[in-house]
Amino acid sequence: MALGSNLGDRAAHLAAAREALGALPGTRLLAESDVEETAPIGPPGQGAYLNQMVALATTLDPAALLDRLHDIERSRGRERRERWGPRTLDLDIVRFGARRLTGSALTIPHPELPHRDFWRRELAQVQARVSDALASRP
Ligand code: PH2
Ligand code: MG
Ligand code: MG
Repeated sequence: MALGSNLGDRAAHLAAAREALGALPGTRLLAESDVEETAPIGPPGQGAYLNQMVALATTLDPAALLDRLHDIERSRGRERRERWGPRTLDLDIVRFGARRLTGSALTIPHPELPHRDFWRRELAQVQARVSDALASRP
């Protein structure tokens, strides 16, 4: 999952999101990438983003998870206005195991993954950390 914020207290929005994700039913936060500041993609005149990728283990299905993500976004004051406009919190499902989904509400893997270097970097980092965490488990 990708976390992004470019409005308000960006670090606080990401921290609240990590906590809320880990508290979802049947869900555990497995690993997180570093947080990085990235140049905004989209309409001009908006601030830089903080971005981060996290790995979850969950029993929720993708549609149920998406509903929960929208709840968490709303809890941080997210308003949906223009496409790719500034936002307090954006939570995107980037990959869901090996699943593939195509729909109007949700496409997995996320279609922007090939176009965002920072996502691919963060995804590689979080995958390595999941592997480390599993390898070092007693
Ligand atoms: N998300 C967007 C639009 N633009 N730019 C950056 N740097 N990071 C994002 O996460 C991002 C964006 C829409 O989801
Ligand atoms: Mg997004
Ligand atoms: Mg989104």
